[in-house]
Amino acid sequence: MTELCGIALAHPIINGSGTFDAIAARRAFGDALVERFPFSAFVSKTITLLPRAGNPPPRLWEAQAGIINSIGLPNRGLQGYLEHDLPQLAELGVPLITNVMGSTAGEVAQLVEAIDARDEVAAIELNVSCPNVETGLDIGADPASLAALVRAVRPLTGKPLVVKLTPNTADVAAVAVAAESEGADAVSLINTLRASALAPGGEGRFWLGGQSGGLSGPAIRSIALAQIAAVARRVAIPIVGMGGVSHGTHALDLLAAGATLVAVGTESFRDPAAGTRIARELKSLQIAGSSSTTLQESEPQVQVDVKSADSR
Ligand code: RRO
Repeated sequence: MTELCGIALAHPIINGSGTFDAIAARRAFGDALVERFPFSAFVSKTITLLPRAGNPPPRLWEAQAGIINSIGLPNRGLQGYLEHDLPQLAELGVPLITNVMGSTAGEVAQLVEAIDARDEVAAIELNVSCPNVETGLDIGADPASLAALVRAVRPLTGKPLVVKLTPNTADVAAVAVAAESEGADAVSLINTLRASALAPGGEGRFWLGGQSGGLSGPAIRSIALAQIAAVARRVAIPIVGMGGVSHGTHALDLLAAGATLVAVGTESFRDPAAGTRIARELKSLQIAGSSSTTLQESEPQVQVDVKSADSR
C-alpha cells in the first residue's frame, strides 16, 4: 500500500491525465477492466468549463522516440463530465483525480467548486501546463501567475489539490515552490515538451492541425528525471513523477529522484495494460533491491551494475 495526500493506493503507478480513456476501455474490455484496472488511481483527461471539440486533425505525429500530440483539450465540458463521465468513472473502483483547466482564475474557480461538491472525486489536479491550446494561459511558466491562481482556488476545496507543472519554463523548481507556498498539496510533472513536426515534402508546412504540440514518451525521460530531482530538492510536498516511463526500472528511477507516485502515459497507447506490468516490475525491483541491501549489509559484495541497456 502507498498513499498520496491521505488517499490510500494499492501501488504507486497511476495514469497521466489524458492518456487513458477508461470509459472507452471499459466498453472494449468489459468488467475485466474493472477487475484488473491498470492504475491505483484514475486521473481524468482535462475538463474545461464549456465543451470543446479539440484541434483539427492531424493530431499526432510519431517522433523518433515518442509522439507529438496536438489534441487541443476535446471534452464534454464541466456539466457533461459531471453528468455523463463521472458516474461511469466512479465504477472503476479506484480513487478518482479530476484534472481541470481554465483560461481565467474565475473559470478555474468554477471548475474547482463544482468538482469539490462531488464525493466521487478524491482529489483535483490543476492543469496549468497545456502547450496546445491558445488560451493565453501560460500560467505554469511563471511563478507569480501560478501563485495567484493557487491562492484564488485553494480556499474553494478541502480536497487535495495537485498542480500539474509544465516543463516549458526556465525554472520548474521556482514554479513548484510557488505552488507549495500557496497551499498546493502535491505537484505532478512533467507535462509534454513543446514541439513541432513538418509535413513530409520539404514545403515547410506544419504537420499537426494545431501547428505546435507536446512531445512525450522515451525521448523526454531524462528531462523528466532532471526536473523531478530539481523540484524534489526545493519542495516538501509529494511529487507525482512522469515522463517516458515504460518499464519498472524507469518508475524506480523517478521514485529515487524524489517522486512519491509515478504516472504512465504514452506507453499505455502501445499497451493498455502497461500500468499493471510496470507496477509488477517495480515491485519485483523493490523486493530485489531490499534483499540485496540486506546481503550487502551482512557481507560486503563486489558491486555489479545489473542495469543493462536492454532492460531500459
Ligand atoms: O489536449 C491536449 O492537447 C494536451 C493537454 Br490538455 C495537455 O495537458 N498536454 C498535452 O500534451 N496535450
